[in-house]
Amino acid sequence: MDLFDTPGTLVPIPIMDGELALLPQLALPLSNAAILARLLAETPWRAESVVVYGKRHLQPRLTAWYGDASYTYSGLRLEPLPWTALLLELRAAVEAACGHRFNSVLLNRYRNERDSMGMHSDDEAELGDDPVIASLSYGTARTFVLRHKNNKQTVRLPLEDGSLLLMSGQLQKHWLHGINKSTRSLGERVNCTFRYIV
Ligand SMILES: O=C(O)CCC(=O)C(=O)O
Ligand SMILES: [Mn+2]
Repeated sequence: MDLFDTPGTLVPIPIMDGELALLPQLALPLSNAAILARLLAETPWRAESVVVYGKRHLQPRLTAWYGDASYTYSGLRLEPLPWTALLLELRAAVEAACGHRFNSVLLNRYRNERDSMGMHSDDEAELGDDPVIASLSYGTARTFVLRHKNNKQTVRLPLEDGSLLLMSGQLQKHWLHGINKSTRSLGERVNCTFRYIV
């Protein structure tokens, strides 16, 4: 059976030590292009700086944090912006597709091929044990790289325009993930990671 035979259903991707599932296209009454345009226009995008190994760096992407609670990572405390109508609509569709509730969302904007996200796990204490994280992507597809912390097994998944990736189980405990820079010229991508802050 092809992935596209089951619209509306998350398809499990079998990996060890964690759960991963992909929905190639989240159904919404708006087009992917319209959602991307609104996310780009309506978000107060910021270039945040973070401290890595004692040195302050600008993150190689733009971000915005929405939701009901503040969030701290890499020494950076993010105060939440209030939910917008669009983000509430996206959240409702994501919750319906996943069967999980989310109370916050981190938006990441990759402006071009030079923007990236280093390998990390979403394992902050405020996400609780075995967090469920839903990652919704719009715009240019980028390759999502997962690397097992012990055996270094690597999984590469292209995250296409309109796709929804669900990470759960022990995935954050055992795997790192990130988005590499590319040598090919690439257009804008916005990724929304829905989370539940305990
Ligand atoms: O852009 C992506 O697909 C990954 C985002 C991510 O890992 C995060 O926000 O923690
Ligand atoms: Mn992450």
